[in-house]
Amino acid sequence: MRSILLWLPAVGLLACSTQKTGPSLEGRDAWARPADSAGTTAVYLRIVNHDSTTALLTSESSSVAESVSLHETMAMSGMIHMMPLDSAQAIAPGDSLTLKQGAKHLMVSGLKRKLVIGDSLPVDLTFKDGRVVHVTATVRAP
Ligand SMILES: [Cu+2]
Repeated sequence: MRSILLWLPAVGLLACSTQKTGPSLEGRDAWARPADSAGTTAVYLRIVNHDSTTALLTSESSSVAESVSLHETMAMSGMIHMMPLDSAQAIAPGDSLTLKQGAKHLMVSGLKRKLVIGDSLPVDLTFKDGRVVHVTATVRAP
């Protein structure tokens, strides 16, 4: 009987340490370029999937812009082009999607206010299963 009583607290501790702590999907190091009101900016960040299933990023929005869409920058015959990415972006379990300059990025159009260095820009990332990740991008010089 005595040994059972001694074991119970140890089991309790073990259960606590294996509980999930952080979010299953996380937006890291989000930043945006400065822009004028009614203008366009780009947001860069890393989206990390801590979950055990593939996450599908299906849409993006911001309360301070008319539209947010995923773009990819590509160099073709010496010219820089931006292409909208229409398909959902899959992020495998334990993997991440990096949006950075000269590559995939979030194009934010129709800004409702000016963005100066030090401002923040809220962006919502919506996934196919209904999860929404709220990200705050810091405005800084590119
Ligand atoms: Cu773009």
